[in-house]
Amino acid sequence: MKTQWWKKAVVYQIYPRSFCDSNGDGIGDINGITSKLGYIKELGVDVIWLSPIYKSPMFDNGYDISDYCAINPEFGTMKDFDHLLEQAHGLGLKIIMDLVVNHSSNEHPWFLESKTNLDNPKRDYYIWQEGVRGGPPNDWKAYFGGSTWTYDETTGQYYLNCFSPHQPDLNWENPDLRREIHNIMRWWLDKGIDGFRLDAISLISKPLADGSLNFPNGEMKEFIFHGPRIHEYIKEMRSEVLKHYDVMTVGETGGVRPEHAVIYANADGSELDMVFQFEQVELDGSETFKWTDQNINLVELKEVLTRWQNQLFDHAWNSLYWCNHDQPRIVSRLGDSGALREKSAKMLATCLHFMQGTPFIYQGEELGMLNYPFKDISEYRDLESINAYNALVLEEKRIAKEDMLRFMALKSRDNSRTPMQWNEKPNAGFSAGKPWINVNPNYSEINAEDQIHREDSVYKYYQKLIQFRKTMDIITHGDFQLLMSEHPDLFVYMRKFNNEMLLVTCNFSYEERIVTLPEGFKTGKILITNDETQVSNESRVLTAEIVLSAFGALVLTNQ
Ligand code: TEU
Ligand code: CA
Repeated sequence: MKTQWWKKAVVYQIYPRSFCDSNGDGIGDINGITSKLGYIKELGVDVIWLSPIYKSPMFDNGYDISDYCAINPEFGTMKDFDHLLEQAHGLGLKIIMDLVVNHSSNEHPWFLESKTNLDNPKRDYYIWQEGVRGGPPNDWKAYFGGSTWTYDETTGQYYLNCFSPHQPDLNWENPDLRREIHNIMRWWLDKGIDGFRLDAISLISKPLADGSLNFPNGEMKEFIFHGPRIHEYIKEMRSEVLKHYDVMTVGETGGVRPEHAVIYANADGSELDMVFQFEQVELDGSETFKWTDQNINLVELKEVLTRWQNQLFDHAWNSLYWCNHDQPRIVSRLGDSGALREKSAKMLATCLHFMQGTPFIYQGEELGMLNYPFKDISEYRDLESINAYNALVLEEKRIAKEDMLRFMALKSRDNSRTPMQWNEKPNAGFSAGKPWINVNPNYSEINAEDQIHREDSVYKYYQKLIQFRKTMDIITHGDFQLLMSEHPDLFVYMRKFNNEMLLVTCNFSYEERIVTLPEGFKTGKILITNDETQVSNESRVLTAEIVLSAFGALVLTNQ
């Protein structure tokens, strides 16, 4: 069966500001990325997803774009990018870019023109509304705090900003705006990039009533996801642009569930190739309120991932991730930060990488990097965290300072944005200058230089998992069956393809746990394990059960 290339691919996400600084200004940059392509290639991944590198005032670290066809000087030049792309392609690495088109920066020329007066040609590139009774058009709350409406003195109207006032929402109702976006996409694709990650794409179709934009009061998330024309806009993107290129697309689709995903990522290729779902990470309560110490519950996580595996099977395609630039680091979240750190990192990787879908590895995840030990508000850089602290602690006095700092240390997006840890030199080899955000002090124990030379490292374990995906059709095409669904500590599932079977067993706890082997595995062969005490990979497991040690993982094949 012909398999689209991205179904066997593994993607490596780079957050450029924190990856590698080549010129000593403390900020990661494009030439820093180019200098590390060998490391990325050696890991075995196929695609690099670059978080935004476009011109931007950087209020949201580049997710507020002021020129879609120019490089942010902090990151380098277009010449630097062209060199990166050429070097990456030379190594057989593809590059997909982050397309942020739900909103632009409020410093984008489009917005500067749009706000000048009521009847300029760009007015309707954005969403302007009259106030109501001297206030904003409705009571929606923006992702990064405050109202989703910002008053503009010049024209006496409000503009919509679902994230922050620096990020005015684009009006996708306007065909001229859509044509501008299509042209931007073509411009990058004609440069030779290999696809896009589409930021907040499930928000681009705003609510309508009788064909006009309509913004009822209530919880924004009840209205803002999967709007009335969303699939029309994405189908148009596919027919106008994407179908003319052999590229990969992944939509960041907040609020998505499998029933939406089978449309967004339909196997018929009419929309996107895959989507990111947030159901799994929002099991910590963050869909309604992020700032708590609630964690993800394993039984619920198993139910969510199983539903996504089974409901997309043969209909659509999953992305698979634990980490990204918006999430805390998975080993801190669901593994162990102490003596069992590396073992738990390997267990978590095992759990994800034998599922069906395209895995995304976030920079440092392959090393088992941890959350930063934040102690003070001054250590934070992310507007989401800082705005929340100011609102909840200082203004509304809704959460005590100590509690909020504890919640932020667990959940802030900055946990994943501390510099990549390359070696045990100053600043973990990230920069010769003062890094824009503190380096995790554990870099002398956790760094790439140590791990690329150590056979039992997390990095080497990820290399093995990535190779399995390339060589084993059962991982790409097999079905998925969850076992022991109610067990609070064990994540055990089977994959079947023709007469081949895999049994994936993962212990998410500090205690020893026993897995009863299903029929067909009583003489299974160990494919991989993170537990040296298990029998060697070559021998067969001639028992009816296996014992998993703390954070143990073991995969059996019936071949
Ligand atoms: O995040 C989008 C976002 O925060 C929401 O769509 C959220 O993911 C969803 O509701 C699930 O909780 C993207 C970028 O990843 C983030 O870094 C940016 O700050 C944001 O868009 C604005 O561009
Ligand atoms: Ca730099």
